[in-house]
Amino acid sequence: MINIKTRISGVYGNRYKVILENEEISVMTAKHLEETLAVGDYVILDENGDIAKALPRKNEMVRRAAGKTPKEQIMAANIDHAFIVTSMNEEFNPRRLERYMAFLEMQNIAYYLVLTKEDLCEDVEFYMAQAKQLGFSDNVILTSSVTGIGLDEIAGLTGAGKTSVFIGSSGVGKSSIINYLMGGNVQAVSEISQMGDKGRHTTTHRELFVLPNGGAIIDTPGMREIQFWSGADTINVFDDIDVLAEGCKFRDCSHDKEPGCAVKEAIERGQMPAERLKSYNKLKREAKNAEMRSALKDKRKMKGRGWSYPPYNP
Ligand SMILES: Nc1nc2c(ncn2[C@@H]2O[C@H](COP(=O)(O)OP(=O)(O)O)[C@@H](O)[C@H]2O)c(=O)[nH]1
Ligand SMILES: [Mg+2]
Ligand SMILES: [Zn+2]
Repeated sequence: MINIKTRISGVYGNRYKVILENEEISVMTAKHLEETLAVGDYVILDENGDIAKALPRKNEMVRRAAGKTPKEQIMAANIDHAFIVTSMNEEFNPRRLERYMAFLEMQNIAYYLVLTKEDLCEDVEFYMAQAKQLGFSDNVILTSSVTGIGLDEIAGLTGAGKTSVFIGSSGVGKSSIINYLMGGNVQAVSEISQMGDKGRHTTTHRELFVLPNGGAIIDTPGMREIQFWSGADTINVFDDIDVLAEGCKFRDCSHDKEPGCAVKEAIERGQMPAERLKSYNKLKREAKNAEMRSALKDKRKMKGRGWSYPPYNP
């Protein structure tokens, strides 16, 4: 058996793209393989060129798949950090950014904020102030794919051995940045549109790119909203609220209708937008629900295998 180690760059139903010597080839899994594979997984190909084995993951980025029934979707595996990409215009949305931050924080994935289209923006200070309010400090990168500002800073963070994931709405400039990192290899970066053989217009997405410097980039096309799959009891991206809450009259203040609520007072003073508190409560609830659901799922899984399950303390 020849063991070729390679990495999954795209998932299309039961077909996978893997990268071999800078070429992307299409493969299938060997019959016995049961694991769910994701972009970023390292795999071993057998002599038929099928995926015979998936190597253990270092980590994964998981969201709840779109649709009514709870289902997990592994967005990427073996990640070092994420770039949250947003443009400095109407697209900029603090609530969405809070969601991205909570999502990454709960999965222990480090992240940077990339503010794009600096060339078109007349009030960069405004967006920097918003980023600061969200809790960003030195992990903000200002970029323009037109003037080139900030792109080398991103390049410096995407070196050999590192895997970076780009997250953000479509149109914010993710592909333009990836294109730069790829050294202008437009064809590999742009979403390739082609006429299918039945004359239908089909679009394919390549999701993992190996950069000339040896780093890897994972693009998540059309990622507008991210629903939590796994969760946590607390969300650590609202430090300002946690600090203010120390001044609330009641220790277990829910910052709703209690008297002496320091968080409400800060909102009344105009120190913090009311939407931030709403967002905090909403994300906390959602994270807790996700946490409960995944704990229940684990419980069922263990039961099925005849194990006794540990007590669950919500
Ligand atoms: N002026 C300006 N336009 C940009 C910049 N980055 C991207 N664009 C444009 O914004 C559109 C969307 O860019 P794209 O990279 O495809 O965004 P993606 O959907 O996030 O991958 C394209 O028309 C780009 O040319 C930038 O820094 N400045
Ligand atoms: Mg794109
Ligand atoms: Zn309070």
